[in-house]
Amino acid sequence: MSLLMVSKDSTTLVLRQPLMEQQQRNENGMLGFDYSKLQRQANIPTEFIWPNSDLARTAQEELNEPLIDLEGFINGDERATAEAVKLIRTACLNHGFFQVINHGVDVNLVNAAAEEIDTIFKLPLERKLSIPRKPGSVAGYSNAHADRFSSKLPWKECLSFPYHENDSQPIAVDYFKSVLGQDFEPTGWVYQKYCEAMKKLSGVIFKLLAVSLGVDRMHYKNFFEDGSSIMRCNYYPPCNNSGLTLGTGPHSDPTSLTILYQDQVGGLEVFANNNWYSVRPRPDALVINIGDTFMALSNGQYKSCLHRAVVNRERERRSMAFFVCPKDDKVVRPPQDLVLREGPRIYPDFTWSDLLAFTQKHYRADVATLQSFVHWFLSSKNI
Ligand SMILES: O=C(O)CCC(=O)C(=O)O
Repeated sequence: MSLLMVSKDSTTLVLRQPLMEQQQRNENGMLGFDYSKLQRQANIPTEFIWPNSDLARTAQEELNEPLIDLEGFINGDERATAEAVKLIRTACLNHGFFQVINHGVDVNLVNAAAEEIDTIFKLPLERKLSIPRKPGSVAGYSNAHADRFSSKLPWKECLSFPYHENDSQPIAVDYFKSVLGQDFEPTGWVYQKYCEAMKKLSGVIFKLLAVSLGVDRMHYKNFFEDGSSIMRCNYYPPCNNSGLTLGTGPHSDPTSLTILYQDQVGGLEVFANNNWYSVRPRPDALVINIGDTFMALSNGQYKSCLHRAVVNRERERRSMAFFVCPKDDKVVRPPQDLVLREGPRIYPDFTWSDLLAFTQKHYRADVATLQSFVHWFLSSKNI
């Protein structure tokens, strides 16, 4: 017997549904698809088929996002800083995506973290299903988000875990040891170091963003200092019917800043000027994008843009997203001098935990997340 719960925004949350042949449910009721079986079928299950509007074709040209060399800015070179500021401002006023090179993150560390993706996702399905992402939590394994939704399922598996700076505990190491056992301590250390490097890089980018917005250069870096970020490893299996499904559906990130590593297969696409443009994978670059929370922190000046990931017919694809977030209870409010110059205020004060709860419990992230959140937030507070 199936039991479905349909929320107001027509996103269907599944409590129990009949198993398909390629699905497994573990002892806790967690659902998962076995992609090796799905790939052998001529047709994909209808749950994976996305509407034509979301599958709209990709433009011939690639996105015109700038490639920003961070070396000069990091070393305090004035000319290089002016150039980086100009590029970042244009990109963020337009679509919020840019790529960075000479970012200071050791290439061996990036490669090691990318290799560990296979250590995780090549585990037997049953083992992966034993570390599920629980409702309302940001940590755990998710397979096609089949435990949250019953339609427009993404063709992917992902593992997410929280990261924040902590002098006494290596957070990522503890996470891997606690969910997968002592054998995964080395994997935990790779991600610990990777997250530390991402957090450090985010500080550089927040300084550049502040300069480009004409506010105190330390403002955003300080604001995020005690924040808790989310690290996500994505694994996209190949798909015979890649034209019918998506690896990650169209959404804007509710978080503040995303630092994305993508392998050389390609698949990330951005919606700008009414078209979907692919973002070219560059071996030494990391892709950065503004999320909804930073859009609010810039008083709507900098854009958090719709993006998606398409899947490949023949090749598996891997990506790693580091989502920078403020501390849960920090009030999200643009700096006063920015509001005085560029006001009036566009969004009300809110906390990251308000927005996170909205996207976890009430709303499937899409192009209108921030607007819908503001509407929900104000009406829930009777403002
Ligand atoms: O894999 C990608 O290129 C994009 C991933 C993404 O947008 C996400 O995980 O939210």
